[in-house]
Amino acid sequence: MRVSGSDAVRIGEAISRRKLSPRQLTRATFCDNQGEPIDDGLAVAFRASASYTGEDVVELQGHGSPVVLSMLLERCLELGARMARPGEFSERAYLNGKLDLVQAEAVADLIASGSKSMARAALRSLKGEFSRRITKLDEEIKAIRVQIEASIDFADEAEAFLDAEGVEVRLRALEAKIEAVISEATCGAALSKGLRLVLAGAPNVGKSSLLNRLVGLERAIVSAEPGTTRDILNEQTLIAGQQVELVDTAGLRSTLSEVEAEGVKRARAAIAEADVRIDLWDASRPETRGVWPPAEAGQIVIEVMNKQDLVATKDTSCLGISAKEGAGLGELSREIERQVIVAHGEPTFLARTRHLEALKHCREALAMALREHQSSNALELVAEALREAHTALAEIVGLTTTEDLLSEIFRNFCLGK
Ligand SMILES: Nc1nc2c(ncn2[C@@H]2O[C@H](COP(=O)(O)OP(=O)(O)OP(=O)(O)O)[C@@H](O)[C@H]2O)c(=O)[nH]1
Ligand SMILES: [Mg+2]
Repeated sequence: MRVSGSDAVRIGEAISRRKLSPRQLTRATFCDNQGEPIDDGLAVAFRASASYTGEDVVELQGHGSPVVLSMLLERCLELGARMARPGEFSERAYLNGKLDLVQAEAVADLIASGSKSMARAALRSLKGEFSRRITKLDEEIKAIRVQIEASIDFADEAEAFLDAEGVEVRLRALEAKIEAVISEATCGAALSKGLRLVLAGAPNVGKSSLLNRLVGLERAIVSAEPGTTRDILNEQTLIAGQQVELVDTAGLRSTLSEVEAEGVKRARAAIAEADVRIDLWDASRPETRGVWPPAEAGQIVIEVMNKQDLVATKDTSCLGISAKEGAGLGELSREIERQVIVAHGEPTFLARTRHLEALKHCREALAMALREHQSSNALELVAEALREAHTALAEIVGLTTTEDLLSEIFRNFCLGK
């Protein structure tokens, strides 16, 4: 249990009935207001200058039963504390200048990360790598602004301040750098959502059998009768260290059955929305190959031949597996991992949509500055566009924010962080 605020140490000492020295674990019996023991544990205090929130913090470590914890919580409330809102510790850390906004968001992303590469990317953001990139770009914008605004203020000596060609070169270089950050941040944004992997193919090729294999349990009905699956089936699983939503669909064919036709319609919709598609066919029935709709832009499509146990000679034109015998599944998972990394790259940063929008806004403002500079040479307009570019970047790290944005960000944290 974590308590933060100016009274934290008083509360911690009252509960543990011991004096708490900063950054030192103290063995204590936590007691209620009658002096009756609640739990036996460890207490530690942090001074405001060296705590997570930037305020005095006390942490009580007990045995963790929900009953014991609620008694401990009750005691804290009696002593004047109140329940924290979700994300409030991180919000206070931000308000006290311990974290910038990108770092605070990275805390939530690290907790929610669905793969090792996402966790690594979130940690990089938490340690400030993304913020440093943004701050560096902002400093470059500021340097150009200073030069331009100085030459507005001292118009007579403008020549002395302004090297027109130099400004253009620097603006172009900045634009390219923003572009690079956008593309690195975009791949992080795609992965942070988690991947949707859809199994697509003709009836009876083994889609449901493959889903069951990949999740490791008999989730979907499998039968020799074509047209078994009708509803869309979703199952969360981990493939190659990545959180994946696996989707099983009805077999694609034209049919007179109204129910099955609805299933096929839903299958096509799910296939269109997939990040990764596994186009499955049956080795013993070559006619099941090629029933798949064309790929959507940016979609990863992996063609897989199932039931390779039924044919003597292997078709090497695509990956072969046997869902029934469990053969080839390791290769399939490696192929998925390889293609996802080729398509999205290992994300450098786990950028959020909010960051991307601000980066794009900054890029537009820079393009505007460049246009004004080339066409009219009206320095006021160039300066104005640069001011806008700066504001967009400042929003990312939280130098300028609104109440609404803050509550939106911290509301999505879990309790106690
Ligand atoms: N020999 C062999 N049979 C398989 C294999 N995979 C699936 N089957 C069989 O093929 C039949 C159809 O499997 P399903 O998994 O239900 O196929 P489906 O693609 O989900 O079929 P629909 O839901 O009807 O579209 C079942 O009898 C499975 O046992 C395989 O690798 N080898
Ligand atoms: Mg099925």
